[in-house]
Amino acid sequence: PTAPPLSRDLIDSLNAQNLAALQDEYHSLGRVLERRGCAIDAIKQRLLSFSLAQPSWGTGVGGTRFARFPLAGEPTHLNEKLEDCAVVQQLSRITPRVSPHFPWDKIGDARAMLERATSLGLRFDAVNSNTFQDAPRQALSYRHGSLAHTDAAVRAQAVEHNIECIRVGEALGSKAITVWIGDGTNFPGQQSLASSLDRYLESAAQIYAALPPGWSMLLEHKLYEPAFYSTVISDWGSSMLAAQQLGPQARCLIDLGHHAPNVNIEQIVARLHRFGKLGGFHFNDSKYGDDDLDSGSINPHQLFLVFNELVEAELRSPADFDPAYMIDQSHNVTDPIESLLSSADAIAGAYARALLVDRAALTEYQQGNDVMMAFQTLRRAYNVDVTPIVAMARYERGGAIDTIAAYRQSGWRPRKARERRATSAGAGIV
Ligand code: LRH
Ligand code: MN
Ligand code: MN
Repeated sequence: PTAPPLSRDLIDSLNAQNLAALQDEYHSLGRVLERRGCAIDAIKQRLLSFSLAQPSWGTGVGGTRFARFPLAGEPTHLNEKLEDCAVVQQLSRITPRVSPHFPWDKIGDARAMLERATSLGLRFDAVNSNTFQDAPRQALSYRHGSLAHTDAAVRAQAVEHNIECIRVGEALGSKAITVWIGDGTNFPGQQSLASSLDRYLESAAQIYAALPPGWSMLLEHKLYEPAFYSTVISDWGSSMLAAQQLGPQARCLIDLGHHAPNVNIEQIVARLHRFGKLGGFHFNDSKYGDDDLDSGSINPHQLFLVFNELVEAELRSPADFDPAYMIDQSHNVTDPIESLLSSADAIAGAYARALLVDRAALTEYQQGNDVMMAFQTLRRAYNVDVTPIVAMARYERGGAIDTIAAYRQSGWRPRKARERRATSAGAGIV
């Protein structure tokens, strides 16, 4: 039996207050869309089968390299992180899975942890390995790299950690491991750019060899940080070549913040899918770099264009379309639960808008090189306020019509501030 954390009565009574207005707005938008030949229920139906994973680390206050300002009542352990994820899921209904990060998350008895997640109405998504920092009592340091380290013993330790993550993931019911490394250089000449990639490929192949059947290995590239001159898996090209060399279970993961400024991320989506290597997403937004801001808060149009390519990709070849969607954000000045709720909404909204694009018209305009009308076809969909569709889908799935209002009314955080132990300012992610 599942026992979600918030009171069902509270959600129901708040929904009862909001339902008439929602229905009115939904039907009014339905009439607008109908005039365009688009059935609102069909869009809502697609949203009903859309879901995203939450990052376990996104439930705590992230902090920057300068400071972390603890939030009273933030989670201190995976048990509590799961509880907060269950709150997000109970209200949003599109975030039923949690992606753990090791060794940040202490699993203990994996079977018990899986039971706990299940009892909260959650499942586990991709496991994330961490060889970009040293764990307490770790034998060898990752100061100069991990999977691409010059020392074979360090590489072996990093490979072993990844294999351990896979084993724990199996016990948790995961089906993928996401590998992001901090390996790279800060100085020209610090390392051989060619040899470090060779060493990475050799280590990655050992992890790949340990994948259970049906598992994916998701390679996450990142242009810079923590290394500031070069990184070993710097871009989608390196990621793609590595994934191709590793084999069919290896695919590429796009974190929206891991690119050079102005890079056309939506085009990367199309490229990766064309070659069967579109593995998944880490959704966030950024203004300057890997800012890990809330999805859609800075550039909602880019998010829409990414989903526009995803919708196209699925139409082109539905059989091999199975990207893993996850939120990957750092919440510094908001309550993480509210940021996750707001981001889940923004992501679902971008998807809904992409579904509104008149594909037949778009193809015709493209074919006839009618540039302005092709552009207007996208713009027309982007300009629609899809809030009623997203909210109606959420309501029908049992969520809250107004998620943030319901969360505030629940008094969850003040209650947790009384129950949970305080976290420390300097500790980073707990
Ligand atoms: C790296 C990254 C990666 C990590 C997460 C905490 O910048 O995006 O996905 O695992 O941050
Ligand atoms: Mn990421
Ligand atoms: Mn990142």
